[in-house]
Amino acid sequence: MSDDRYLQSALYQIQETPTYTAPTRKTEEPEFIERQVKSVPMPAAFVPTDDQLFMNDAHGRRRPNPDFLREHFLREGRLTIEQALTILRQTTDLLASEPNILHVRSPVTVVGDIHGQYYDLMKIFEIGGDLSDTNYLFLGDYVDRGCFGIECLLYLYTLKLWHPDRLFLLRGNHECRHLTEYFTFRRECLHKYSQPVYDACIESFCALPIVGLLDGKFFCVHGGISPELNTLEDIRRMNRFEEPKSFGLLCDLLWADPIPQFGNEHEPAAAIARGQPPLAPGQLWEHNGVRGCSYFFTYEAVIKFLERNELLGVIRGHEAQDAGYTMFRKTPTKKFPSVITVFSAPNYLDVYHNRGAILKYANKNITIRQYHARPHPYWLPNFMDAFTWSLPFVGAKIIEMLLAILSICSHEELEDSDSSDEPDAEARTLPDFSSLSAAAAQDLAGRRQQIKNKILVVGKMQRLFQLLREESENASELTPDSAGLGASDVGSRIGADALGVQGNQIRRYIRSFDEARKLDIANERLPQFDYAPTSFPLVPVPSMRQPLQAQLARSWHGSGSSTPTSPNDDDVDSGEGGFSDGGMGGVGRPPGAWPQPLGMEALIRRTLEEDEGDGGVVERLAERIASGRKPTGRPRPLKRHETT
Ligand SMILES: [Mn+2]
Repeated sequence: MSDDRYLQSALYQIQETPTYTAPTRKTEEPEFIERQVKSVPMPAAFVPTDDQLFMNDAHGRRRPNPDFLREHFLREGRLTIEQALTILRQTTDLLASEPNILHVRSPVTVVGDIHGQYYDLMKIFEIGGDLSDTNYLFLGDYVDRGCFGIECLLYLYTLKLWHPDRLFLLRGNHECRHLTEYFTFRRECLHKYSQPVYDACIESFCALPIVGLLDGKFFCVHGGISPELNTLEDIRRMNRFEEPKSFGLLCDLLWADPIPQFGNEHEPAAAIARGQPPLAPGQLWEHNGVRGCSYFFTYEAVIKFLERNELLGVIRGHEAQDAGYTMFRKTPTKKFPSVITVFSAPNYLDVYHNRGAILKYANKNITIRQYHARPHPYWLPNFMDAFTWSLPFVGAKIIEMLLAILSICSHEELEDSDSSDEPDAEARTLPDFSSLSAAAAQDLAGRRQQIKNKILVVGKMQRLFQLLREESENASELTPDSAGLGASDVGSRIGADALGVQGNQIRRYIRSFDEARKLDIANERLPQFDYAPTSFPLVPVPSMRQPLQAQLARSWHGSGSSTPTSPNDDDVDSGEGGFSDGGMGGVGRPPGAWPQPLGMEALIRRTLEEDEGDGGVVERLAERIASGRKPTGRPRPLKRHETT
């Protein structure tokens, strides 16, 4: 078929199709207001007025409207700082009036860790039942890890204000200053609200009760029991209004775990599985190596505690469970699970693939309700905005293009600063100078040197942006290299050059609960910031584990009577076990001695200003980033505090 006939045929086809209309360009204005993904509701951009948020209760007190708050938070709405503070202060007063041990009556829904998963919390209330039909007992860990901790907290506090005798909130190990500074909650508060709001949260945490007694039979607590716990009187006498220490009764109640292979822990096979020497006969406690503080309690320890206090069982949260819950070995007399773990954050950290569960206790019957995770809005690591996050990627690309334009000589020629003495090298890149005047030749050589310097600087910038890009990609709490066994398996599946938040990459490659748990195990520890003086906080995108100035200041002031002889005293205890005996605040360097983190612009300027050849800033940045990934930069075990 000739071209002509082909064309005719094509035209004929078009004419014969009357329904065909050629695509026309829209002449109207492009639609910017219409949402592209209509299934996602528009975020609530407004802050409510006091009249919208507050309403009077039966006693004429101004209380936040829970229905309004629930919907407002579902649409990612925020409150004014004053409104948030009002809710926090009202609740703190109420919580402070409660005793250390709460008496909770059935029917009750017991809820384990929430960890900032507000959208799943909404599901919990749907499944758990209406507050008019059931009481609620929450076992703590409302904040950290998930990105909606403040919403969880304000909503739960609002319900507490309306139902003080029906809804009960216990303290978890994350409800303290130390952990919320280390994990996400402090950043979240500062991003969404302010420091005073964060401080008010901490104050409310210190007012949270510790233990719930369910129908006088079940001992409900976040972590577990303690060698310092004989009778419930020990808890009643305890002062809970403080930042928990890294040892002692309060610490154990918030941190302890059942020993691995609980119920069979004395069998030789259990010791092998634990990788620990076998327990001595009659040994009830073992140091909790996973947490770096507190204890593993044995089956026997629980049985003795239950019998001593005429209780049926322990209900606790604190550990992620694949099915959302675990019922441990039954008691010999009452044939009831000695310990039940409930974990209510489904698909924990968006990677665990676990189900969430809540426990319902009614008519002397325990039922478990399991559920899957709900979708939720996405936040970049550290609540970073998309522009900040992508800057290193854009920068790296621009530098790459610049380098391609400038690449007029080989790498060897660049390295060789005396190449002008070698006629051979010259001949390859530049025209013969012999015909030029001496002045012109010198001018040319000078210009050549200029270009060479430019290329070298651009090369340095390339390295800088590469590092920043890597840091952006790696901004995740789960880093393959820092995890223990099995992590390399996951690590090898992630391309070194994968573009994207590594958290996302990791999410894609974690296939099971066990993989996620292995990667995350370091984060289960009582954290310690890395105060090593070699750390160089250059990274403009705040790194997950960078100590905050405020923390440094406090840890320094909290380090007791010792004052530094000079601000640069390197003998400051910043290494292993650098915890002061009094509390969880570490001992650090004086804040003045700590170099301030640089902004992106300052970092680039400093790199440009540096002498050629000296890798200074870039190399230190590389070192800083690398050391952040090494296990040494991760939480370390605490000095063991023996309890008697
Ligand atoms: Mn916990």
